[in-house]
Amino acid sequence: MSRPYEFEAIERKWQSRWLDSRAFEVTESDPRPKYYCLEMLPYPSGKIHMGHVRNYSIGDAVARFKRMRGFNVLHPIGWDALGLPAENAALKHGAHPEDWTRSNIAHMKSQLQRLGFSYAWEREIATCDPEYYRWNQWFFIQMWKKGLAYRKKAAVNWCPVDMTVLANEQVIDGKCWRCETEVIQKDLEQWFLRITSYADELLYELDKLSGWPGAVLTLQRNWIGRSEGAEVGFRLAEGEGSIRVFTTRIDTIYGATFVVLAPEHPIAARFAETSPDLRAYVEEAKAEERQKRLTAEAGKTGVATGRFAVNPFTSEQVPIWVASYVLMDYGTGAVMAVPAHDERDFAFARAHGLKVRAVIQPPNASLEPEELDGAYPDYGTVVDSGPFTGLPSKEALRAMTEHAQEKGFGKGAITYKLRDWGISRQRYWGTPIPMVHCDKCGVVPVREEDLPVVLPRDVTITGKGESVLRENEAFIQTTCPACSGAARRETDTMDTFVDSSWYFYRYTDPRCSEMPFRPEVAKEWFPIDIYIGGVEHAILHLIYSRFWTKVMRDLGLVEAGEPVRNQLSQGMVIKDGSAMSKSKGNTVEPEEVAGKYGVDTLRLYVLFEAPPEKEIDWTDARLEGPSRFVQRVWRFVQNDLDAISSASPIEGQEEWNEAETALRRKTHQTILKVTRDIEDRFHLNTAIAAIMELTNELYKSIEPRPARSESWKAIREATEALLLLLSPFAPHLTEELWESLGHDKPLGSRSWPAHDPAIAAEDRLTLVIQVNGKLRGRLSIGADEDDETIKRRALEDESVKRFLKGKEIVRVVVVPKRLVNVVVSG
Ligand code: ANZ
Ligand code: ZN
Repeated sequence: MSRPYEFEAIERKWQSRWLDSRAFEVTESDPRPKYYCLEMLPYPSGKIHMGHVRNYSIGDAVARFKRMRGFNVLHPIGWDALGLPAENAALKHGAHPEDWTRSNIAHMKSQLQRLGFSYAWEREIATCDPEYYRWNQWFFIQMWKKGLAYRKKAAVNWCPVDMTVLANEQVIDGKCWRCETEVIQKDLEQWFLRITSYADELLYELDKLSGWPGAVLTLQRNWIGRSEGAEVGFRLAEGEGSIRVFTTRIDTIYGATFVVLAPEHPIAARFAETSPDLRAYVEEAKAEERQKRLTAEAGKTGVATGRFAVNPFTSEQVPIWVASYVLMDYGTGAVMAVPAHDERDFAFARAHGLKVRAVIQPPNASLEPEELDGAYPDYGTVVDSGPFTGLPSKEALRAMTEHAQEKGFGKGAITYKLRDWGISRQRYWGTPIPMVHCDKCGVVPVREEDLPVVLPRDVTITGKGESVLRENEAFIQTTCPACSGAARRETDTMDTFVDSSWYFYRYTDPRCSEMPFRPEVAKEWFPIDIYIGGVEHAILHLIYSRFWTKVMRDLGLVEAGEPVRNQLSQGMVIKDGSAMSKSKGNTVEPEEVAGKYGVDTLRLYVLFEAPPEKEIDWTDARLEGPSRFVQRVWRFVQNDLDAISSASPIEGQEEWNEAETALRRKTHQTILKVTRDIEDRFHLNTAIAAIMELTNELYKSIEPRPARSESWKAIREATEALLLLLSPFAPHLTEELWESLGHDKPLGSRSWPAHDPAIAAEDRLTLVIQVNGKLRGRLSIGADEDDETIKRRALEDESVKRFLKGKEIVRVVVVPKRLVNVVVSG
């Protein structure tokens, strides 16, 4: 009797064999071509969730496939182990952040191993290891030396009741997550990385990333947000100085009816000195949350300064306002307002009774300012604009910029939405910023030989104040690296996005202690051939790591400025209409599913349910499909183990009958399809569907039971192909069956099967072509040709064409596998 499918024992057996034989460890000296397959490293939150399972099942299928295709595959994993949740857990359960993190890592590692992912575990890293984060500190110092790291005042979220800094994720609808008090903004000195000095390159190199999803490229392009326009100076009507505005629409400047300053603008501060009303507004607006300032209702607050500025094109005096919808950190922090052609200016003008003057005419229409109920923001013809009247917007942009430049009150300018990267966190569980504050020498970097600056273990997480480290005198007190006098350590720690900006280079040389990694080793593996992760990381993580790579290139550590050749953003796993999450209570535990159906079924489910980029709508009942499939494969091989394993290999002299020919054709077609689906498009779901079809054909081939030895040869060929093709998706099941067939070398070390085009080719069919029911020609086609192709080819047939001359084709009918009838009239 055949063996039952005892998946758990089978899984454990192969998992320990893989570990014991170091099956997935790699070296650079391997002569095979390299392939770097990477999935985004997990945050050790406590347990593996379904999103991880999906992400890692995709990556694992690709890694296993590539190994069988003859590549030396680097497939590493690690832990994004620093960050806020560890501190929240400390507050809640009193566990030390480090202990909480380490025990989560241990648990999640055992979970990943139980899922059988083919990782090079010897290269595992955790970003909370001082051996890892010391290199964050080292990079920071290199950036400081190059002027790429700097300090400036910037706003943080502050809860006035808890007296603590809040991370953005702790601000919910503008309120503190714990006490629901309205959050305010507070200015602190903080550290920034000058990512903006790479803005142009980050933008233009997107064009080279042909292996990235278009949607991700667009998100990054918009995030960088390059705007071409002009800066124009509006002289103050009284007193010294002028207001520089940034505009993308200088063609509308004759319609500028007021000027607006950001509340943080230095000129606004100057005016506020003598105006209590203005001062009050400025204070209020600065405390507002940035996001809120951009909303429509907040966008209408503002006050008149009572001062005027001079429009350099018209010499007209226009009032100067201060309003929160103008941001200090974009353009010049000041705008010329053209309410007729800009929505926000329009809303503001209507709210405060300011003048609206139309200077752009839409094609075939004219605008009456009094009747407008919104701005007309498009290009058109410039009107009422002195010597520029009559020009199309585009020409006016150029002509007016040139004019401003000649007269010396303006020039062409480019602005980016991208801001410098604020990396300071007033938190404990992060990389200490390796700087020292000395009364004599100012801010001084820690000596490189004194790295790492290790996080002190002895702290009490209170959830109060600016940072736990601020309370820790033993950590703070140090000596100045420059003058050896008493000095104080920086207490801010780094954003955890720093950790993930370069970790994938560390995998190439994880135990290097002289530098972040040896350039010659990293060079062997880079670029990453495929990087798979959640679409939520499409912007920040991927931009930061591109930036970091460019910095490393300029430091001489790497050659190429782009780390990732192909990127795949996997879709979310949703249930009951929303993304699975603890807070929604709609999670499904991978362990439970694996316990009930087996790991291979779970993997097949997440891979088969949708193409990798699409969402999966989790449906328990649909696990039955892959579960039955796995059982079918198991039974097929086990039931006929002897007949299959004793069939002799194909020699090439066989005379095949029709059924055998058909099975062999299906086998080779399936090899071709699965190979293409994985290799060209990562369409793992259609690859699995094709393997399922082959399984169905195999069942048909033993019904009735064949007697010819040739039949069993063809069945053996098909069965072995099936196991090879299925192994990247269901590695435990297939290894076990492969072994039961009598193979001594594991399946995973075998080469991927090759298809024989001659065997895969479909038979050809001959169809007759009729015109109005009379035989007029014959057509030879492939058996899988579709009707549209058949119709087209029939009409193009020379002998048929003669009978169509001067006639009107009424319709064309295809009778499958038999004939094409062309109905004509006239
Ligand atoms: C006058 C004007 C007339 C504008 C018009 C637009 C339409 P993008 O394309 O996003 O770069 N602006 C400039 N600096 C600003 C700031 N710090 N805060 C808020 N708004 C600011 O947008 C550029 C436009 O945004 C600029 O062009 C300016 O308004 C506004 F019919 O100038 B415009
Ligand atoms: Zn000093």
